[in-house]
Amino acid sequence: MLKPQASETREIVNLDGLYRFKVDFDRSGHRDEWFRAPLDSDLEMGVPASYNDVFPDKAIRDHVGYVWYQRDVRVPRGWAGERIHVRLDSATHEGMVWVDETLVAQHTGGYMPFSADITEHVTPGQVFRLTISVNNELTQATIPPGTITVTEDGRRQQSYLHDFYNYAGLHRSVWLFSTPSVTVDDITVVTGFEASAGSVEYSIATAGGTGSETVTVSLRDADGAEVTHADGVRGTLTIADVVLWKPGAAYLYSLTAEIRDGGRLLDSYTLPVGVRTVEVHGKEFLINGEPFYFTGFGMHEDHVAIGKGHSNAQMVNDFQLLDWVGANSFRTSHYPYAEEVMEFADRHGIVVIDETAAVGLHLGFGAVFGGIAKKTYVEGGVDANTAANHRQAISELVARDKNHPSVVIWSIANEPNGSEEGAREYFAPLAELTRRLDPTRPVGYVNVMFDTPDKELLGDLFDVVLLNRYYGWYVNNGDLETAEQSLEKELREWDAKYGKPMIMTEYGPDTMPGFHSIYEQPWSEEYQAAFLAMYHRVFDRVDAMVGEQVWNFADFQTSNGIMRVDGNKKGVFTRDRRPKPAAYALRKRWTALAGTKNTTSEA
Ligand code: BDP
Repeated sequence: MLKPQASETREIVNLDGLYRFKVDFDRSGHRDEWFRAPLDSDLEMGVPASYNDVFPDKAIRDHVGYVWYQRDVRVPRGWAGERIHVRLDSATHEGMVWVDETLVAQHTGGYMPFSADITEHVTPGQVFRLTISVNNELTQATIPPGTITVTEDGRRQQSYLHDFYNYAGLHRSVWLFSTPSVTVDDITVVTGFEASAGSVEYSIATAGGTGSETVTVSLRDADGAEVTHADGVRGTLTIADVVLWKPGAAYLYSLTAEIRDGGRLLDSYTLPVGVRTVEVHGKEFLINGEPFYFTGFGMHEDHVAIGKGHSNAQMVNDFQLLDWVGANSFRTSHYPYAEEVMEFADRHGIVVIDETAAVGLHLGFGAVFGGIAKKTYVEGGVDANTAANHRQAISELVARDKNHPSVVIWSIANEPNGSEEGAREYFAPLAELTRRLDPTRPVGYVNVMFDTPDKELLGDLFDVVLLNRYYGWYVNNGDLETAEQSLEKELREWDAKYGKPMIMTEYGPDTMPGFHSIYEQPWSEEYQAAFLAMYHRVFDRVDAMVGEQVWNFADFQTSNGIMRVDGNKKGVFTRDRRPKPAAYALRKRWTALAGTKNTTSEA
C-alpha cells in the first residue's frame, strides 16, 4: 500500500484544517442522510485530532456512536484526465466517506489508511462536499474489541479491556491526490548485503496498463546520485560499497519506479529504502548480523487536548526526548502509529516493534479485579469474527509498513489470553499468515503476566519472547526484594523453555509526579527509579534478554477506574513531557549501555 506522494506524474493536496462537525446523538445521521446538505451544526473541529477532549462537554466526550465531519473541497483544475482519489490516513474506528451524495468508501479499523477513487464523482476546477461519518464503537468483533451496553434510560455505554482512552475521530491527515491512469500500484523491497555489496530485491505491481508498458527502476544514494538501475517489474539491484541502514545511523537510498509507454513517462513513484537485515539467531537478535539490544519504551499516541491526533511538532518532540534519554527503539503499543512516525524512525535510525491493534483479547482479565472470569476463545468472545478482523489488521499493517527499515518485529497482539484452550488454534494461523505476508521479519506476540512459562501455549509459534511484567507493582507491590527474585526466576524459566531472544516490552510502576518517599513507597518518584534499577540488575544477569522497553514513555489518558487518576501514570515523562527522575536514571544507563551491549551501530 503506497502512501500518496507528489511526483512528476502525481499531485497531492492536504485536506487538514477545520471541518463542520456534528455529533449524531440520536443515531439519525445515516437515516436522515446528513451527507446531502451542509451539516446542521455550529460546531467546527480541527483535523487531525481526537474530538473527545476538544469540547467542554461530557456528552460529546462520552458519546458512543457516530460523529460527522464535513467540508467543501475544490478539485485542482489541472487534474482533468487524471484519476482523483480521497485518502484518510485513519478514521477511528470506522469511517464512511461521501462525495456529495455518493458513498465512496467505508473502512473499519481505526489505525489504518484507506482511499477511494472518486474520479467519476468530481469535476476538476469544481467544488464537492466531502462528508465523513466516524463511528467510535468497539464490539466483540472489532480490533480492538469492546462491549456496548444500553442503560435502562437508553444511554449507550462503551466498555473495553484495554488501558487507554477510546479516543476517536479523524486522528490523521486527509488527502486529495491524483494518479495517472496507469500506475505504480505497489512496491515491495527486501534488502540484504554480502561483504560490501548491498542488494535490493524489488517487485513492482502496476495497475491500469495494457501490459505493453515498460517498467524501469533506479536507485539513488542519499546525495541523489544514481547508484544503479534495472528494467522489469521484479529483480535485484546491487549496490557496490553499500551504506547500511543501522540503528542510530540511518542511511536511506531512494528507489524510483517508472512506467513508460515508448518514451512517454506514465507514472513515477519514489520509495525510501534502507538496506539492512534482521534475523533471530539462537538467543540473539541480529541487525545487519550484529547482536542488537533494544532500549526504549512502549509508547502511545496521546497528548493533551488532541488525544490521539497526529501532530508533527509533538512527534518531533517525542523523538527528541527518545534521543535525549538514549532510547534506540520503541513499540507502537497498542496499534499502528501514523505513517509520519514510521518515516521519521526510518530517517533517524530508530528501531520499531510494530504492533497491530489487537489488544484486550483476554476475557479472563475481569476476574483479576474481582469480576467474573469469562472464557476468551468462545463464540461471542474472541471468535471467528475477531479472527477475520485480526487477519485484516495484520494484512493491512504488513501492506502499509513492509518497506520500513525501522520495523524489525511484527507484534501481532498485546496480552491476549495465551494459556487457555483455543489460544493455539486462534494464533497459529495468524502467526503463519504474518510470516507468509512477510518472511523477512521476526514475528512475536506480547505475553501477559498471568501466562507464565508453565501455562503459556504459544511461544513456539513465534520467533522472539516479548514479555510484560509487573513484579513490584501488580504483584509484590512495594516489595522489590521478592519482586527481584520472582522476576529472575521467571526469566530463567522462559529461557529454559524456548531458548529464544527475550525482550521486556513492558515494566514500570505508576508514579505520581511530585510524590516523594524515603521508604520506596509505591507511586513515589523514588520507587519508580528503584523499580527500574531492580529490573535492570536482573536483565544484566540473564543472557537471553535482548531488550528493555519501559512502560510507558509518558503518562497517558485511560478510561475511568479506581486504579487510574486522570489516566495511567507509568510514564517516565509526564503527559506534558516533563521528565520524572527515572528519566535521568534511564538516560544514564542507556547512554552507558551503548558502549557495552550493542544498542547502536557505533557500539
Ligand atoms: C499492561 C498493558 C498496558 C497497560 C499496562 C498497565 O499491556 O496497556 O497500560 O499493563 O497496567 O497490561 O499499566
